[in-house]
Amino acid sequence: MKRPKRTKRSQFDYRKLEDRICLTVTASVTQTGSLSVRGFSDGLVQINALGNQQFQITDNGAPVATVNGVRQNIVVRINPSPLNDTVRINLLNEAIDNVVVELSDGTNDFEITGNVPIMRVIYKGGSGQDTVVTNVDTTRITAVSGFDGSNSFLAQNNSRRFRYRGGVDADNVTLGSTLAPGSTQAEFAGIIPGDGENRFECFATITENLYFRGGEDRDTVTTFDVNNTASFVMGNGSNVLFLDGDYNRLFVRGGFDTDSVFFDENSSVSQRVGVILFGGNDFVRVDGRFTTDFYFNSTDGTDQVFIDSSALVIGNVSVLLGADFNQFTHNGEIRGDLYVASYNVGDNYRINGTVLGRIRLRPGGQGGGG
Ligand SMILES: [Ca+2]
Ligand SMILES: [Ca+2]
Ligand SMILES: [Ca+2]
Ligand SMILES: [Ca+2]
Repeated sequence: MKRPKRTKRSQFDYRKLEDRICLTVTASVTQTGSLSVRGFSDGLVQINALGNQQFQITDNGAPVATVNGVRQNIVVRINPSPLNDTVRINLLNEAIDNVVVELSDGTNDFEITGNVPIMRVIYKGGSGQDTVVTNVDTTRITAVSGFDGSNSFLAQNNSRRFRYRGGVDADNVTLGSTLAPGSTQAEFAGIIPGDGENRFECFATITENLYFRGGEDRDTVTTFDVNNTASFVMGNGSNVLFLDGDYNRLFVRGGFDTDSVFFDENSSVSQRVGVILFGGNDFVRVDGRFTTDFYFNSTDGTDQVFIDSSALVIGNVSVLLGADFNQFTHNGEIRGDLYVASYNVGDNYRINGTVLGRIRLRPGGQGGGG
């Protein structure tokens, strides 16, 4: 049984050995038109479309292969090692299905560009720092898993779904362009950067839902239009959330440390807005326009809620400030009812703005009905 296979196996073994000695990637194309690039990289790995399903692969400037018939997937798997890898893919006008890139540990750098939409870009890094830039539209998903290390992900493309997952270190995620907010779009974005002082900026228009979940450390988040529901679960740490653009429903859940939430002058929420910040010295400033009710709840800590002079709330405002010394200031316009309550009789409530509905202020009266 074994004997006839021996020749084949020794050829295979020989090729694998060659990979290890050469320290350069190898490239091959399957019968179904998938390009596979694998091995150890020597330097910058470039995969460039030449037109008509032809691609050229180079490693550290040296030609690896020029291959034909690439029409399905491009899979790049650099062997697990702590070496640093840099991979650049330029698809030009090639309409392939999926790009899957796995660069393992080390300081990795991956960038993809293309002129026509493909189905998926899936990137998987390792425990080191991963830097990923995507610039090709995807009809299904653009997904990046950075794991630990201070990763950075910049998406300049449209995608049906964006997904990012990070690890224990500080991650930096940007969707869309700060210079042209709304110029890129996605139906959904799910950003879970883990612990570490993460930063997430979304300048893309999210046509359905946005979900952000931070970790134990400070998360700094800035977002733009979300046409359906935006959910922010900030975790502990001194989190800061800047809300720009228009939202249908918006929910913020803070942690046991200081949370700060800023509704920009140009922001609006049309259906529901709930901000629950728990312990810590929490702070909310409302400058925008709510055509719905506004619900705020915070427990311990010196909490401050400011409704600024430019703010307009068409619905009712309910503010529960919890224990410790709190401050509520209203300088804007509330067309519905205003209800403010806390545990401390000595809390400072200032109503300078307009309230068209009923006003009920209960310093010391929280939990005592109302
Ligand atoms: Ca990483
Ligand atoms: Ca992180
Ligand atoms: Ca956090
Ligand atoms: Ca808090």
